[in-house]
Amino acid sequence: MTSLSKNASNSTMKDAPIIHYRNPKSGHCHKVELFMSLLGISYINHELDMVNGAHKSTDFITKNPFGQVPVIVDGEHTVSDSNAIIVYLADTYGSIYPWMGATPIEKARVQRWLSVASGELAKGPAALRLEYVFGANIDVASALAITENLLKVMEDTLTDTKSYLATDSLTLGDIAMYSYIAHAPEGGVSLQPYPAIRAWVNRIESLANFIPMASSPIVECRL
Ligand SMILES: N[C@@H](CCC(=O)N[C@@H](CS)C(=O)NCC(=O)O)C(=O)O
Repeated sequence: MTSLSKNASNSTMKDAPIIHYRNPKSGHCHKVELFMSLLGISYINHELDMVNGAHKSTDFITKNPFGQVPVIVDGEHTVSDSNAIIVYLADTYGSIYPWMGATPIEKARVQRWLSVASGELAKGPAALRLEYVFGANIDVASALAITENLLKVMEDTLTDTKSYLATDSLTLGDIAMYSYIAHAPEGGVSLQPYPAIRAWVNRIESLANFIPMASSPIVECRL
């Protein structure tokens, strides 16, 4: 197991824990929680009653005008959007470790996977899971096509690198991609044909301080 914290005393150095507004079934929220756990930061989860529209309340809209989770409040700073949050956390609490890459080309590679996380990952595996877990209406054919292409690119990348997506070590690119890939079977997407992706999932799940996302039922495979 690898220890990734800049220093384990981060949690004790903070005046107050970070407040994490979340939905426990959201992979975007799990991404944030996983990263806070890996860094050893102290935080408190605040569950939003999204079924009753708490994420669209006047109070919550002041925190994120898009009315979406995750949002964190860290003292005077309120940060929304899962990628923005992990970048903020890496810079604030994890800067000794090269979470965003060490060189210009590594930084570019990490940024590329952050873009994939809010592009292909959100429109593919995350959307397919959304349909089953939250009953959302999605364009299934489009989401399946995007997912198939994404998994092929990831499998090829991880077969080449034999480790992580952007560099030889764990970066924000891996954190951004993990939750919705690991839980793709909840959207009817099997990872069985992708041994390099499954090894990468296991690698992340073996990290010190790893915390899992609450699982939802695995549904019949459609890809
Ligand atoms: N780009 C955002 C997307 C966040 C997102 O889609 N959150 C969902 C939960 S997984 C949400 O709050 N949906 C409610 C809505 O859009 O009204 C991020 O990365 O944080």
